[in-house]
Amino acid sequence: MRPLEERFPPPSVMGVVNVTPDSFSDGGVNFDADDAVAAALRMAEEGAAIVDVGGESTRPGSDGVSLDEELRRVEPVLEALQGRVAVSIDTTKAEVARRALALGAELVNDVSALRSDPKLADVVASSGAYLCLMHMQGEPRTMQLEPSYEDVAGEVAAFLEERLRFAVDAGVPEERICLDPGFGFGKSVEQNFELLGRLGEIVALGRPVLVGLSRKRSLGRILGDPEATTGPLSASLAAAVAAYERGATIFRVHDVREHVEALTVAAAVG
Ligand code: 9MG
Repeated sequence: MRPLEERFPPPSVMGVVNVTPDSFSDGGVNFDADDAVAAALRMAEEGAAIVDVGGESTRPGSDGVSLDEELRRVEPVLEALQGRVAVSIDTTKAEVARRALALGAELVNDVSALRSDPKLADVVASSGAYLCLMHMQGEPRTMQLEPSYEDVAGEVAAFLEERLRFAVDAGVPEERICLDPGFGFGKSVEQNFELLGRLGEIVALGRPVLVGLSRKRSLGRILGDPEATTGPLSASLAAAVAAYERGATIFRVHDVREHVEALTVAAAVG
């Protein structure tokens, strides 16, 4: 398998396909499997390098779902996409990852960074899949209640460095791993923007950096709505370009065409 940076050269766009009734920013538009498949195919046409299929919401305040329910949501979508589109599976569960990889997924996007399911590291290591390790303070249900850091960028970098070592020690080759600072996962608006400004400290860990800023509530809040639960496209594009300029290479987004266009222009600038 090619190193992750060759398989996903910068800038690469990852399209979000939430097969959930309650995702924070798309309101469950792809909850129906046929809708999810159609959305994934459209994203690939619009230039997504990969689509991230998930059956468990990670929005602030959300509860987890059972294994059976998560499989019921994602398996028909993965079956329909097999051989047609590059797929990432957004899960913290080893069994969901195992079945998704058997259905052709090539990347496991684990927002818990291998802390939720002790069997997931082995599933990834033995399959040859790519892996995304993301930072989160707390858990989705409670993470936005009182996020607290002395030094947000330093702590996120130290966490990701430790999780990278853990994954490598568990048998996942380093060249298959990317890191994600986890914007919105246990971070206030100010902490998210400080982290974005200091993204170079995450890039300095030496692995490709994936960012998910698209439609996140911090974008709506920085624009003046203290109750915003999402952010607009204009702000998502600005944040993606800011992240690109600071060294991010993979962009997890809802609006693929617009991000491909914005990042193509940013890349042409050099
Ligand atoms: C599943 N999910 C929701 N937001 C995300 C983000 O910012 N990064 C990654 N890797 N996954 C995310």
